[in-house]
Amino acid sequence: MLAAGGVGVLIGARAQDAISSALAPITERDPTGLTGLLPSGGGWRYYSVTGNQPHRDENSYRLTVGGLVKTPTELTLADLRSLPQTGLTKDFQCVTGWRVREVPWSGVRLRDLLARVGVAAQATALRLVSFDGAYTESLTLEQASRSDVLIALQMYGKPVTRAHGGPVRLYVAPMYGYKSLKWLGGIEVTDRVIPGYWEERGYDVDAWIGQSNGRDDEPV
Ligand SMILES: Nc1nc2c(c(=O)[nH]1)N[C@H]1C(S)=C(S)[C@@H](COP(=O)(O)O)O[C@H]1N2
Ligand SMILES: [Mo]
Repeated sequence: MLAAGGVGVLIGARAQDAISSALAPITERDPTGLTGLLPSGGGWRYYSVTGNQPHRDENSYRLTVGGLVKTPTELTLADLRSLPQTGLTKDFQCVTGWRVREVPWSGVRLRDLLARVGVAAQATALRLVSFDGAYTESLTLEQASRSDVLIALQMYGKPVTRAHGGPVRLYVAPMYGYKSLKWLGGIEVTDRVIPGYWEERGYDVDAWIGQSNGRDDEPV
């Protein structure tokens, strides 16, 4: 059973719930400390709706920013690293109930990148696209302009690992984990909100922690 918490393979919301609820009590009680030795240690569950981890390295990584922008742009990892970096230490919480406290993140504020490319007047939202070829997300421009929304390059002071969505993922602090798209490959500025992967499958588009998806309670 513990192996199910390892890197990767989940097929859908039902499987996700089943695995999360099967593993949560073990991880949270953890009388032995052994869960810290597992690949999923520290309470993290590694999710990939495609069942695998796409790969981009130092040289091959690109982030494309297009749609309703003044300057369509393609950024390398070096480009992203050369922009001002913002650090943030916050909890990460999945809508299925697990939470990892006090995660140190750093990266480029999404709003800083948007300011550089210049957003067109009719723009209202973003469509975020993963280079896994399947996962997408959305944010309104207002949400994307918050100071606690990062294009994350680092977690725990090190480059975001491939399993966690590296080299570049999103971290949307005030919302449930599904908004924090992994393996970020593209940002398209749009004139309306286009619901993302889980949102097409019934989860709330506005995924505020504690105020969405019918989950107003603190998770166990
Ligand atoms: N590309 C992609 N991003 C994703 C997901 C996914 O399956 N694919 N799962 C989301 C969900 S539901 C959560 S809770 C977090 C989990 O992040 P982790 O795998 O780093 O723990 O990633 C989010 N981003
Ligand atoms: Mo999640």
